Amino acid sequence: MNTLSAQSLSVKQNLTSPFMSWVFNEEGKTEIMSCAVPGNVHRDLVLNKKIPDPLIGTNETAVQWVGEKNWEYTLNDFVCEPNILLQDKIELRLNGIDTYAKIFLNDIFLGETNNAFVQFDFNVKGIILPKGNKLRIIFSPAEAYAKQKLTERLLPLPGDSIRAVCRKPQYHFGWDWGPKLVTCGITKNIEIVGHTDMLFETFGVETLSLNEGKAQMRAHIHYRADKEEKVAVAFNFGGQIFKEEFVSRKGEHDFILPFELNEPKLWWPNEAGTPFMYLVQCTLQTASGKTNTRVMKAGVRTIELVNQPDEFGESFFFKVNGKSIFMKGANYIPLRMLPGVYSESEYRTLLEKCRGAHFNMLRVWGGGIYESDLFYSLCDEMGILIWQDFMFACSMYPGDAKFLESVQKEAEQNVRRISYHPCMAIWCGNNENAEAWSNWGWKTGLSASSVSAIDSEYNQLFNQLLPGIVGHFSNLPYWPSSPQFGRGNKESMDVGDSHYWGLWHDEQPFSVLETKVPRFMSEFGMQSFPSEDVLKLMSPLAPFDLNSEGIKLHQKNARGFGLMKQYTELWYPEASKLPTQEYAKLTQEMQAEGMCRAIEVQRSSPRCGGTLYWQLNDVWPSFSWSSIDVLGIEKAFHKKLKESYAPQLLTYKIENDSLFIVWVDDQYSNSYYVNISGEIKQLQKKRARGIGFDQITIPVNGKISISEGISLRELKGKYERMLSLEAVYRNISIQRKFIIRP
Ligand code: BMA
Repeated sequence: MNTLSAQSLSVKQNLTSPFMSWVFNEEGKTEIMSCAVPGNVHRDLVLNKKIPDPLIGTNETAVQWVGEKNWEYTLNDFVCEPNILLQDKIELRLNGIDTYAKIFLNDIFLGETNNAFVQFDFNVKGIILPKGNKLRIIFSPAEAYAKQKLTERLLPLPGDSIRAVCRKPQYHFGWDWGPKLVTCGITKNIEIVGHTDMLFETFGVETLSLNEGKAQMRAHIHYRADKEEKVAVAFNFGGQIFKEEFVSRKGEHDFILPFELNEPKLWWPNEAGTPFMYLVQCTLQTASGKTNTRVMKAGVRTIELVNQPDEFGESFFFKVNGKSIFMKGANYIPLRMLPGVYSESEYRTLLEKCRGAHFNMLRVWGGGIYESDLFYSLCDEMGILIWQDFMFACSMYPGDAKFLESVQKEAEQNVRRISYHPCMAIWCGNNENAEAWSNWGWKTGLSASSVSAIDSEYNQLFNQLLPGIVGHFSNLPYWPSSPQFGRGNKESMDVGDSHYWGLWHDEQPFSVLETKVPRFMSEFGMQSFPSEDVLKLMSPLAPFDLNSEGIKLHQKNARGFGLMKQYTELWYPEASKLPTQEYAKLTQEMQAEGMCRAIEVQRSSPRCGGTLYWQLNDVWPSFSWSSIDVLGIEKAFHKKLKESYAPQLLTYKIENDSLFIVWVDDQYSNSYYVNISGEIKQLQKKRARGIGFDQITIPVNGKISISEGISLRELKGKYERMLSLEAVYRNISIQRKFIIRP
């Protein structure tokens, strides 16, 4: 096959490169301003000095009007490349439009967009000219759309109905860690795509099984064809060559090509092995001699979610390449508050901090966005598995035909785009919708028929449509809702994943987490202050005055300050009376100590398959549950995770007045011994009374090893104890100190 001389199946032109001079204006107003596309209207208004930075001080309040206006974005006088004009089909491809917009090319109305998570294609053959083209995109406000939509709905919509009817990032409407900025904009690239006969859209591979030095694989070739024609596929998978032929079908289809790899090098999550990636090249050639080639990286790995009845209830853990792996990570919210295209270094900086703290999983939370290809590629490279929610959170959602049709498109496109990354571990229907519907009192006052109609809307979306699409395009597990059962339900500790908000929202002490260990902790968290530099962004003139308007505006959890004080002062009495900078540090110490202890308990328990704390990052200067603040500064919690998430963990548990030393080894493969010595002291006023204990040897013959109990009767009482431990194994020594609180 001579790809050089052959004609290409398709050609593309980018209309959003930095060299394209987009302009924008408020619809109906004459002032035309320059803008940065892709991006969002808030950033463009800041660049033009029309509004202050919405993330600073009290500016959030001052910029609310932006979300209520119509905004018009225009690209004037652009050429269309000649080789595109030669093609039979020419389309305008909008990869991301947030959200409600009317599209005009050369003053001809092409259509509307209504889903920020969908790529829209409009036929422009016969409309696009060789030069002098004008593309106009007119945005209308999302909230006005929502209000209108809700008047048409016959059923109630429990939860946050305004945002729920908008297929737009849900956190733009405000969250308990972020502002309300109902922005709009061109958030991804716009292209002109020309093609004749066939368009080779995407190519992905997945691993079906591994056995005896072979991997059973499946390639997905996603195409659109205008005619039936013989197509030759050739692909090179790291040096192993596969060839096949098929006949294209008219319309949009996937050709699925099973193949077998010999002696594959496997992809492993961080610290379980190397996340090895193959270079793969795939070429299509039609009978008429047109070709297209795609080059990508792919990994070979199997993934399995194991839900099996066991002595505790039903298991919830992941196996990668047949090996069970404890998941260590966090919940990820979007990288930034405002949408746009973010650079590799911005993503990399955050993900390196995850890898640096021994993460092997992130949950992309359902109130945010489906991330960029770049994000998933970096996770592939770093061995960070992804728990991917569909973008639905904490509400009930409509079930009318139009809504479902839009969600179907959204799910098909994103499942195809994301699933073939080896980092992908699971698709999950939504965040807390099921828990909210059954536990948050949303059924009160509704008629039995409304409840059953809303039930059936829920089932249609999360138990039929979404699992159907995941199952059709991939072999990844699907989980309808995180968590499976709400807190308070007995099953929530024994079956499924769990969001344990007894800590924080229900005001329970950290000590409950000594025994409340679910099968998989997919959320739990504790707020703390961010760095001083972030406080200065919240309230530039009075960063340490907790009563300043700026500071108060950046705490979005109504009970946030009170609860932080309550938890901090339990361990550091009167901490809140200290100067703010000192108090801030103590909130971080409290978060670090409490959260890390709970994580160590979860890692020590045979019940638990993983832990993802709430939340990794911030979208703005925030008082929140994050371990890294909006400036990328690690809180004490994130620093301490480096110890608590380390592959080899030395920790303890206390049961019936006995101390047990616990040794956890995530990388366990062969039996060995670990020698531990230590001392425990009662810290009582100036007098410290302690017992030392001589070396004990724990035979390590599994991931979790526990010593014989050491009796602690002498140390009973209401005093704090300091436990110092040293473990020596394979010539490595680990030393740790713990404060054990009464
Ligand atoms: C979790 C998340 C978010 C929220 C957090 C803290 O359940 O799903 O909805 O920000 O609680 O309240």
